Amino acid sequence: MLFFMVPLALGDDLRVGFYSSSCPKAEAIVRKVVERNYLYIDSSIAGALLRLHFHDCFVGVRQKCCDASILIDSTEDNQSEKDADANETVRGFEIIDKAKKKLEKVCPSTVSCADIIALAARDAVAITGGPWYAVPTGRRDGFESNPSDADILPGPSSTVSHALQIFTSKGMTLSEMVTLMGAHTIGSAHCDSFRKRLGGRDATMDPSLNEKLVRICENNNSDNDRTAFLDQNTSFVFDNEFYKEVVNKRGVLFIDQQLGLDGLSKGLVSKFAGDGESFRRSFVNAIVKMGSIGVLVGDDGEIRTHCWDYNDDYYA
Ligand code: HEM
Ligand SMILES: *[C@@H]1O[C@H](CO)[C@@H](O)[C@H](O)[C@H]1NC(C)=O
Ligand SMILES: *[C@@H]1O[C@H](CO)[C@@H](O)[C@H](O)[C@H]1NC(C)=O
Ligand SMILES: *[C@@H]1O[C@H](CO)[C@@H](O)[C@H](O)[C@H]1NC(C)=O
Ligand SMILES: CC(=O)N[C@H]1CO[C@H](CO)[C@@H](O)[C@@H]1O
Repeated sequence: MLFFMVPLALGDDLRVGFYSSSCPKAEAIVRKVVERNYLYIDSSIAGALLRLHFHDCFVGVRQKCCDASILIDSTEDNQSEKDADANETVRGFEIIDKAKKKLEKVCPSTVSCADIIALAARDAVAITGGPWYAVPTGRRDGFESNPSDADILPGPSSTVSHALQIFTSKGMTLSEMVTLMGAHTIGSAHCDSFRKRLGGRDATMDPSLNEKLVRICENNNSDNDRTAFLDQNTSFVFDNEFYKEVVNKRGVLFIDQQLGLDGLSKGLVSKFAGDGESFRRSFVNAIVKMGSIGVLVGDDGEIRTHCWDYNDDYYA
C-alpha cells in the first residue's frame, strides 16, 4: 500500500500522532475493531464508516462539524441528528461504540468520538484497497446535535452546481468535491435513492444498468430494504472504477451520473477514470481537509465517555 505524505499540522491544532503519548495504542485499537468487523462480521461496514465521516463533517451547528454530533442518540426531550430525514440510512454507529469501549478501558476519557470516526473512515479506505494516510487528530466532541442541521446535506438528485454550493460553504473546492465523490467506489444505495431514474425515465443511464437496477428494485416490499452497489464493477474495492462507470453512463445516483455530464466536473471525472494514482493522491488531500471542517480543539467541547451521549457533568 502506498503511503502519502500529508501536512503534519493543519491550521486548527489537529496533528498527526496527537495520542502518541496519551494513548499510544489508540489508532491500532480502532484499526483492529474495523478490521475484525469487516473481515468476520460485515464487509459492508467499510462504506458505512466512510459515509459516517462525511456526514459528521458536513453537518454542524454554527459550522461546528467533525464533532461526533452524528452519534448522539435522541432522547425524549431532545431529538438529535439521527432523527433527521437526511440521516439517509447512515450506518456503522456500533463499530464506533465498540472501538470507544475498548479505548475507554485502555485510556479513559482520552480519545474523542470525533477522532474515532475519522480514524475508522481512514481504516475503511485502506482495508478496501485505497490509500492509507496519516490522520491528523485532536478533535473534541461537541455539545449539540439537531435534526434540522442535517438539512444541509445534498440529496441523491442534486445537481452538480447545487452540491458545489454546499461544498463551497464548507470551504471545499470543486475538484475536492469531485474527488470525494469517488468514495462512491465502495458501498451501496437503497432503491429509494435512485428509483426515480429507472424504467427509461432517465436517458442518461446505460440501458443494461437500468435493466439490472429495475430487477433489484422490483418486488420490493416497500420497506426500502433493497440496495445496489454504487460502483457496479468493483463494488468492494476502493479504486477509480467509479469514475469509469460514470463515463460509461453507469452511475447509479443521479448526482453521480451528473458528475460525468456537467461541464463543471466532467473533465475531472475523465481524468480520474484514466489515472487511478492521481485519484488516490487527490483523495488523501481532500479527505484530510474534509476531516478538519469546523473541528473543536483545545478546551472546546469534551471527550465523551459514551459516544451516543454527552457526559453527565455537562448536564450537572
Ligand atoms: C454531493 C455529495 C453527495 C451526495 C448527494 C451523496 C449521496 C449519497 C447517497 C444518496 C447514498 C446512498 C444512501 C442510501 O441509499 O442508503 C450515498 C452513499 C454513500 N456515500 Fe455519498 N453522497 C455524497 C458525497 C459523499 C462523500 C463526500 C462521501 C465520502 C467522502 C460519500 C460516501 C458515501 C459512501 C461510502 C456511501 C455508501 C454507504 C453505505 O454503503 O452504507 N458520499 N451517498
Ligand atoms: C435539550 O432540549 C432542551 C429543551 O428542548 C434544551 O433547552 C437543551 O438545550 C437541549 N439540550 C441539548 C444538549 O441539546
Ligand atoms: C433516521 O431517521 C428516521 C426518521 O426520519 C428514523 O426512523 C431512523 O431510525 C433514523 N436512523 C437512525 C440511524 O437513527
Ligand atoms: C471492471 O474492472 C476491472 C478491473 O479494474 C477491469 O479490468 C474491467 O475492464 C472492468 N469491467 C468493465 C465492464 O468496466
Ligand atoms: C412489485 C412491488 O411491490 N412494487 C412496489 C415497489 O414500491 C413502489 C413504491 O416505492 C410501489 O409503487 C410498487 O408497487
